[in-house]
Amino acid sequence: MKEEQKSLILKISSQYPPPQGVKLSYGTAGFREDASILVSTVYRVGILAALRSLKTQSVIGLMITASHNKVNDNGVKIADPSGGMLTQDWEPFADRLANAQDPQNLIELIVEFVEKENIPLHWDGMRSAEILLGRDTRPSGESLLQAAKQGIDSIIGAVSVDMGIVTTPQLHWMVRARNQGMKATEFDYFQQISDSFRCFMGLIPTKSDQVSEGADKLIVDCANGVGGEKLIALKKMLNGKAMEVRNSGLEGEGELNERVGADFVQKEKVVPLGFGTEDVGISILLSELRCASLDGDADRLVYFTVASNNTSRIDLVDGDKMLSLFAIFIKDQIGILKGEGAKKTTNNYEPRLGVVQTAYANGASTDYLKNLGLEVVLTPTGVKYLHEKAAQYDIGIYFEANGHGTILFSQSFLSWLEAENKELSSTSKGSEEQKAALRLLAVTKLINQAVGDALSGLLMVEAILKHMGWSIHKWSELYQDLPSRMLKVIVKDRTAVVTTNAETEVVKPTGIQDAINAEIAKCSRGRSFIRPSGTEDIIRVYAEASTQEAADSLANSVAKLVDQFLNS
Ligand code: NG1
Ligand code: ZN
Repeated sequence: MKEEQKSLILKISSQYPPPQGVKLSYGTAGFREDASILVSTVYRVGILAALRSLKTQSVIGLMITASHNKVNDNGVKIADPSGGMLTQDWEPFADRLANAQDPQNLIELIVEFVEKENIPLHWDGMRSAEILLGRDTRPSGESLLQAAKQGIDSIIGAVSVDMGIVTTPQLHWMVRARNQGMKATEFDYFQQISDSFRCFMGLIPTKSDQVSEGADKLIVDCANGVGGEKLIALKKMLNGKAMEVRNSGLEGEGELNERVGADFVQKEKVVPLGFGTEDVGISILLSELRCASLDGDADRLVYFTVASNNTSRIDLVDGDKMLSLFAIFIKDQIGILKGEGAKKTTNNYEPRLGVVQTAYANGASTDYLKNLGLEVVLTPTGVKYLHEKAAQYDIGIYFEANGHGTILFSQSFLSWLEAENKELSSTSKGSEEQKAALRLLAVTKLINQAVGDALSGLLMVEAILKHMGWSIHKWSELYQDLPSRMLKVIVKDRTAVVTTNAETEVVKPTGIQDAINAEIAKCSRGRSFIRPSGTEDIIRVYAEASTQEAADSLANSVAKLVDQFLNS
């Protein structure tokens, strides 16, 4: 590495000393901490983003957000050229960079890594790396963004492009679009999802028993986060969509993620602030009221209805049900395209459809999906694992129960679908088969294939419900969730828990799994597991059973075991 480059890093990095006494780690969703100690980390992630861009010779994204966490927290993560998460191979380097104690140590790490990875550095002033920067609405975002820019400026030839305040999925989408040679502004994003939504809606069969437009209403809780402003913008592009935006976070309305948003609603199963009895849904034929919640950076989405008998309780329609809805729809459309009556077209291509969940998926959802004849696989928690697995199918649908998920389509499937549509439009234009092809094509553009996206997911759900002629109640009744409980246990060292089998079994500390199994055996339909959180300093306990009392008691007993094994 040239001296000029080294001295630039030395000079700038000396202004960004790391926090003392903290061990930083690139967890399930990047680095996440109290914003006050993150400046040096974000600076160093700026360097990492520039190196990643040089290595891949592609545009990279850097997003500053702490998603559903409290407003004083913040975080930083990288979007790889595909728009997905940073490759796992680079995570250990991210950890070492963030924890380097002084500028000299930092330089040594960079030099060693650049050599090992054979990263082409440039000195001739050529623009050779490009990083798109985004941030959510947190007050700490602006100063952290400056630190990220300084990190990028520390690598000669790297440039940053500030995309402003955006949702996490918008930034990932922009990175993916840029690397596919497509237009990638926020306007392009809105245009793509609103155009494909309209196209989908235009293909909906007209049935007399459907809920009529105007009679049904959607109210969206935006967690007082970035999704508020963006949903309002999207609504404008979809003039006529009956939708009310609440907890938009605009004009000082409410605190980010404070008793609002998808994480709160999914974990607590009560209404977010700003919702109450006036929002009770009526499930009679012509009137339908459904509610949805986004999280703080709009990459998670859950639906719910307000229970009529109690002001705060809700009926939750979570990520597992969204997954089921999407899977049924896709399976149906493929069935129409390839089914018995379908005209046999170009070839006998059989797309592989796979469904990916984590151990947090409700057991009833997994049973339901398997009964539909679908291939269901479990991965560890964290979108990067689900995404990677889903990408192995022609159509891979993945969702975390918390509402983060999307659908991925392989290149071979896309080519087949386009060819099929072309063929059908000349041989049987307007046929059911052709409409199915057009619907699937619309879905490939509506869904954000880079990452789970609450805004595009919301339009997908709305369009599919309309297509099916289903109310939210009908959707919710696809299957009955098993009662479940999630708890957090604070421990001295969360890394002491090591799991295997997609986190369903503990291998360390020894003996705890047998003790958990003994508790599970006491319950009907009992299931429970523990794992260290990747975003908080805690162990999470999950339990489900045939009754809420049994699920609560199983979760409590397992939490006690965690405390005994890890804190004494
Ligand atoms: P951790 O804290 O590792 O459990 C949480 C969610 C993940 C994922 C990440 C990133 C649960 C149980 N865990 O991770 O699914 O969404 O945050 O935001 O919801
Ligand atoms: Zn999020």
